[in-house]
Amino acid sequence: MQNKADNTKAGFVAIIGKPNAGKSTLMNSIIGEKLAIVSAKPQTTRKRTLGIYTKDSVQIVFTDTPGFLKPRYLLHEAMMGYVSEEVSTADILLVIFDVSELNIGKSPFHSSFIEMLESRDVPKILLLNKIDLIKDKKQLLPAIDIFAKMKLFDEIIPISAIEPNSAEQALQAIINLLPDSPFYYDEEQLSTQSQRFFVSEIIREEIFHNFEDEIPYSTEVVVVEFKERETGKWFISAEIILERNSQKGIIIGKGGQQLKLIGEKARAAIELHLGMPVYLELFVKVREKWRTKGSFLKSFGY
Ligand SMILES: Nc1nc2c(ncn2[C@@H]2O[C@H](COP(=O)(O)OP(=O)(O)OP(=O)(O)O)[C@@H](O)[C@H]2O)c(=O)[nH]1
Ligand SMILES: [Mg+2]
Repeated sequence: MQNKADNTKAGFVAIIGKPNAGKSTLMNSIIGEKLAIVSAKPQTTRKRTLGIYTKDSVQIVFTDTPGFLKPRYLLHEAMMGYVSEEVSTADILLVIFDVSELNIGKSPFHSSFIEMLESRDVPKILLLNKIDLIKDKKQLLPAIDIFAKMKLFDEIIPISAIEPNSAEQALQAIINLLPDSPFYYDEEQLSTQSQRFFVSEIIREEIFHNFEDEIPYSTEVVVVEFKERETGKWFISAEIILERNSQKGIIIGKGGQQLKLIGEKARAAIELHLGMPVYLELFVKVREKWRTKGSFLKSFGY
């Protein structure tokens, strides 16, 4: 969509990096809306999440991607498929690295990640994130030096994605490297993804926040009904899919207490996201080893 014919800059920016680096946190901060789910556990993001930033004569179409990892099962392969797709079509690569995890003497990136970066001749920005966790700020200069020596990045910026000014710093660097182009989307649009997608992500986020060990990784959420109503609450019915029967009891809890709690928290977050009161119904189902089965993954939209 071409809203402004002249003097506009626009482009696609892929946000990539290791799991837990702060990719989703940064995108939310830039867009100014909670679009992508965030948790303290790695591998929270599984699909791509699109976030559109438009201001004055600039439009940046971000895609938040799953954290880069070596696939161990089919779901991982689907996740890494999204990363390569986004990298191959981006105008700018925005790499986020958790600098508090930097291990001097060990390469910060996997060789296949470096190969992926080298495969694209587009501007690359590195954000060294979580600097709030570095007590002695003098350690930052040698850290920056390690990345500068790799000669991969046009810009290296230390940030803390949980602080509001980091979004502005990242935006400035991106805008400087953004191509001249007409806008791709309407100026009001924040994403292109469906409400069903965001609702299922919000429920999945509650599961990441409330359960430990393998449960978050064994869980998928499918919205089976989404009814917008003229009057009264919108009706949403969703299935929480698990991998094994033995996991059902953990999610449901004694007398259904756990499931009730998840439902209440998710409903509140969904209402905030939709700006509408909703009635949320949750069911628990088992799909044996769904993470390793192509047909299940396909049916879940991977
Ligand atoms: N202290 C600190 N924590 C941060 C910062 N940025 C993100 N976090 C936290 O790091 C954790 C991971 O953040 P996410 O945004 O989910 O990370 P991600 O890169 O999207 O992770 P995956 O989706 O798993 O790949 C969350 O607990 C965030 O609150 C930061 O600048 N400082
Ligand atoms: Mg994420």
